[in-house]
Amino acid sequence: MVAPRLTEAGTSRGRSEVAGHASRDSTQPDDGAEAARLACLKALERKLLWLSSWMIHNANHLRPSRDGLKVGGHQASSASLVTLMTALYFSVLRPQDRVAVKPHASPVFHAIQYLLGNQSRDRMERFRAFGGAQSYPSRTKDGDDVDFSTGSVGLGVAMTSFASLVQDYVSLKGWLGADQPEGRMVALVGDAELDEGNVYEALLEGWKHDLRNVWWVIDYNRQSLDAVVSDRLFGRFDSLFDTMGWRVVTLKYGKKLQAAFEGAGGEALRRWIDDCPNSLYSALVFQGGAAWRRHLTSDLGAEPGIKALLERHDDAALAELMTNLAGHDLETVLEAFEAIDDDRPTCFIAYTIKGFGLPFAGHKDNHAGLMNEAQMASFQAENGIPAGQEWEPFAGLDLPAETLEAYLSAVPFNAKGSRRYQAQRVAVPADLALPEAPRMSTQEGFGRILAELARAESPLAERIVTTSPDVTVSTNLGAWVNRRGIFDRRPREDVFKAERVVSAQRWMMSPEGQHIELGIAENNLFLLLGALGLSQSLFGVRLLPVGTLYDPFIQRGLDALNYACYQDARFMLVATPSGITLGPEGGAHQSISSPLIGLAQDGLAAFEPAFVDELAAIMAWGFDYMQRDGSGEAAGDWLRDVHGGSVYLRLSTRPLDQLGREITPELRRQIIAGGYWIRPPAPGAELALVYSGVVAPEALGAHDALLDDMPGAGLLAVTSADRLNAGWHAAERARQGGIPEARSHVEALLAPLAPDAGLVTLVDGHPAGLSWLGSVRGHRVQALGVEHFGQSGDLDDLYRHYRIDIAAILDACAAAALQRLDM
Ligand SMILES: Cc1ncc(C[n+]2csc(CCOP(=O)(O)OP(=O)(O)O)c2C)c(N)n1
Ligand SMILES: [Mg+2]
Repeated sequence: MVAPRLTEAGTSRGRSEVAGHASRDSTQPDDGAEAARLACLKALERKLLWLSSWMIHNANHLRPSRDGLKVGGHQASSASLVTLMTALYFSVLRPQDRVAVKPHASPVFHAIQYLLGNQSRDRMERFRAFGGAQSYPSRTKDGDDVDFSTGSVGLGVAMTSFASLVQDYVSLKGWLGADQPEGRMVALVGDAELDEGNVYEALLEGWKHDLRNVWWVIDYNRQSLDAVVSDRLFGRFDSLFDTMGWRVVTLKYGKKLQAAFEGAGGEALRRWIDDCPNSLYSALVFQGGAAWRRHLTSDLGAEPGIKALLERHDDAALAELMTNLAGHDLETVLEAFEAIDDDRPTCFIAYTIKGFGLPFAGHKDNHAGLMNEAQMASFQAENGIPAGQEWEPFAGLDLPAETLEAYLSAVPFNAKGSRRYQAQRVAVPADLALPEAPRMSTQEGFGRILAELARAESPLAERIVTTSPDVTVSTNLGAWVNRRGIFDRRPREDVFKAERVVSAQRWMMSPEGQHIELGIAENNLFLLLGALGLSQSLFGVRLLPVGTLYDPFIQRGLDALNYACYQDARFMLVATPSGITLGPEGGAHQSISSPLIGLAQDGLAAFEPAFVDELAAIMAWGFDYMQRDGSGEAAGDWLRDVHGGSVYLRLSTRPLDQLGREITPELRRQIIAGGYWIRPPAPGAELALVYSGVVAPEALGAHDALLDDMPGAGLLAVTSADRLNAGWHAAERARQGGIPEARSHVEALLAPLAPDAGLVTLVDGHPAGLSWLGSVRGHRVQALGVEHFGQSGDLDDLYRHYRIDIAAILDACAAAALQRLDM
C-alpha cells in the first residue's frame, strides 16, 4: 500500500472555489473542503452505479424488443469499476489524459459523460440500440469523446502504451502546442485481460522504448467471464510489472478493514483474508453477513478479539466490513492516484468485487447477469429514486443538486470541453519521383521512392514516420532509415559506425529520428500504427505513418489491424513479400488469403500494383487519402474517397521489366480507381484476361500468345480489386436507391466485352480475390490463383505447380472459349 500524500497529482486541478476542488493544497489543509469533495464524489459514485445499472436494465427490460434478441450489458463488470472511475474522471484526470476503458464498463463511461453534460439522455436510453450509446466504447460510433475504442480485450490496454510512445514522438519533435501539456495514457483493465499475450508484447516493447506517462489500473475482481481466476496468479502480476520497470501499487484493503486490522484480533483477521481462496471469498461475498459469520467463527472463533469483533457487527455491517476492498474505497483510491506525481509507468492492482453493491456481487456466474424486475425495484428503493426520476442526474442523492452541479462544472477533466483535435493537412505532390531502372520489384521501388523523399526537406517527408517489426532492412526501408534516423528519446551512436565496421545500414538514434524500430511482434506493429494514425486527433499533430511487414504475417496481427481500422486510424501498410512469388525463400512465408483481407477489411483501401509507376501514383494518392476527414463534396462518393482511410500495399520481391510509359492523368485516375486496360479489348471481344500484381509477365505473355487466335482479346490490369469491388457494390446500391444512371469503374471497364465473353482471372493469391468480376456483368469466369499452401521452389516450378503460369492461363482461355460455345 502506498503512503498517502496530500500533494496535488500533477497540474491544474482545483483552481475553483467550488465544492472541494480547491481543497488539496498541503500547505493549507482544509478539512472542510476535503470533506465536501469526498461527499460529492461519494454521491456521484452512487449515481454512477445506479445509472449504469439502470441503463442496462432499461435496454433489456423496458425497451420493447422487436426481434427477440438478447440485448445484454454487464451490470457486474460495470459495478466493479465504479469507484475507480469516479475517482479518475471526477477528480484525478486532466483534459490531456487519455483513457482506454474496459469494454464492458462502457455504461459507466457513458454515465460519467452524461453527468458531465457530454452525453444525451436519448442516447443513454438507446444503449445498445441503433444510434444509441454503443455496447463497447467506440471512438467512431459514440458521440461522447471516447479516447480509445475497446472491445477485443487486451488491445485497448496495449494501445495506451503506444499512444504514449506517439506522444513522446510528437512532443520531442516540438510539435505539441504551448498550451498542450503531456497527458497520461490510462488503461482501465479487466484482470482477465491480462491473459491476452498482446499485453506482454506491449509491456516488453514499452520497456525498450523507455515508456512514460502510462497508468494501467487493474480491476482485480479475480473473476473472468466463465470463472473465478486461479489463486496461484496472485503475486505473479506484481513481479511481472516490476521486472519491466513499472511501479506497482497494490490497493487491497479499504479504510474499514485497515482499521479492523489495527484492533484486537486484527492480525488474525488479515491473515485469514489473505489466505482465503478466491472462490471462497467470492462465494461469501455473494452469500453475505451470516455466511461470513459462520466461517469466521469456525476458523477464528478462538482467536482473541474476534468474538468481540463479530459481536460489534450485525450481519449487514459484517458483510460491509469483509467486502471493504480498496478498489471500492474512494478515499484509498484517491490517495493512491494522487500520490503519483511523476511520469514513471504505474500499475495499480486494485482489489475489487465483481457486481459490488448489486445482488449478484461475487457470484461466479454474474458476468452476463442482469438484475430482474424485483431486484431492480428494491435497488431503486435503496437508492431513493422516485418512479419516473430514474434518469434524473441527482435524484435520490443526499446532497443538494446545486452542490453537485457546481462540483461537476469544475471537474478538471471536463475543463476544456471536447478533447479531440483536428490537424492541418500536409500537402502531397501529385507525383512522387519515380525511380529510374529498367527492371525493379515493387518492393525495391517502394524503398527507392521513400529514399528519394528522405533526401529533400518537404512537409510530406517531415511527417512520414516509418515503423517495422524487425523487418526494416528486408522490406527495403534501409535507405530511408539511413537518412532519417531512428527515433529514440536519447541520442545514441551507431556503434558499428563508430567502430568503423563497414555496413550499408547506419542506425543513428535520436529524438529527431523518423523510424520507430519494433521487435518481432505484429500485434505491436498494428497497435503502433493505430496510435500513430490517431495522432491528428489525440495530439493535434498530423503524422503519416508507414508500416512494413511480410505479407503473410498480417494474419499474426490481424485483430490489432482490425482494431486500428475500427478506430479510423490512418496509416499506410506495406506488406512484402507476398504470395508464392517469394519463390525459393518461401514455404511458410507465402501468403494466400491476404488479397481477401484487403477486399473485406473496412477502413483499408488495398492495392496490388505490378509496376513501380503504378506504385508511385498509388503512394502519392495514399498520403493524401490518409488525411481526408469527410469534409468536402460527398455526392457520388461511392468509394468513400471523401472520408478517406488507411492504405494497404501488397508488394513483391520479384523484379519485373518496367514499362517506361507516361502516366497520364487519365491512367492515374484508373490506377487509383482499381484497374485499367493495359491492352484494350476490341468492341464485343469474346475474351478478356484479368490479372492483379506480380503475375503481370505471365498475363502479358499469355495475351501475346492468344492474339493469333483471338485478336480482340483484352488484358485488364487490376491495381485494386478492393476498390473495384467497393465501387461496384456502391453503384448497385445507388441504382437500388433510384439512381439508374449510377455506374462504377469496373462496370465501365467491362462494358466493351461481349455479354457472353469469358473472363480468365489471375492473381498470386486466393482466386476469389478476382473471380467475383464475373458477377459484374454476368460473364463466365475461369479463376486462376493459389488455394493451397506454397513451398520453396523457383518461379518456373511454382507457377507451373500452382497453375498460374502461361500454360495454365492458355488452358483456362481455351476452357473459356469452349464454355462459350456450350452456351
Ligand atoms: C479478444 C476477446 N476475447 C473474448 C472476449 C469475450 N469476453 C468479454 S469480457 C470477458 C472476460 C473479461 O473478464 P475481466 O477482464 O476480468 O473483466 P470483468 O468482467 O471481470 O470486469 C471475455 C472473455 C472479448 N471481448 N475479447
Ligand atoms: Mg475480472
